[in-house]
Amino acid sequence: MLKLFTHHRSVSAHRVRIALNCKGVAYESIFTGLDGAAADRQSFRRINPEGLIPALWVDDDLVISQSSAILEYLEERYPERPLLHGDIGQRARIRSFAQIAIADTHPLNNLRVLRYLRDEMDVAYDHRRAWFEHWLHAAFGPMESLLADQPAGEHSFCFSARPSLADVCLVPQISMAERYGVRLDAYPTLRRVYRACLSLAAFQAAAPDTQSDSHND
Ligand SMILES: N[C@@H](CCC(=O)N[C@@H](CS)C(=O)NCC(=O)O)C(=O)O
Repeated sequence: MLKLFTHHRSVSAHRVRIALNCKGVAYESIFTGLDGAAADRQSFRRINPEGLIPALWVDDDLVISQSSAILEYLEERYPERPLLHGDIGQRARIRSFAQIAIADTHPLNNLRVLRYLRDEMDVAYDHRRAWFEHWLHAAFGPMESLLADQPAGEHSFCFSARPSLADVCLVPQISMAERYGVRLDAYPTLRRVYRACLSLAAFQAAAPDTQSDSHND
């Protein structure tokens, strides 16, 4: 069985949990501290030399780090319930949307970046908070436009009537923003899609507060 090194608060692991559930793939969660003791981090670096979550253990010869690499692997290995669907243009649209979260937003607001601002740059809480919110809004604004600009259709999810990689990447980002009390009034389409996703069991079972390690907080 696949093993996912995960943490309930990890946005990147949240994406992978949703994808695994949407595809109906069974996996074992290996709960790994995000800011655990140095010794734990050292032993985890034998799994993923970057020390970041998630990592997917496939077998003794293959451990995949980087959520986008894991998502691509799952898409190729389990194509029956695709998360990249539609025609070539639609698939490109889905990828572009997903990359706003994966490539442009999350790396700026990651724990190690916020810690570096605090510990090495001496940035006060209010300014770190302003940084964090700035980059979230810098993503949510264009994401809202990309969805709101689509021709009116019947679909409840980002680009179609069933979830795609775009939804897989949107939901963890919004969930994290909600956890930190970021105002999302300016993004009615994103909120509508978010609610539609949360009505599905695959998304519910991946949510941070349904993970066993959330009780440790
Ligand atoms: N680009 C990586 C980012 C992974 C990442 O930054 N994971 C975070 C949790 S979401 C982490 O492990 N942070 C620990 C830290 O910052 O020290 C991916 O998509 O997998």
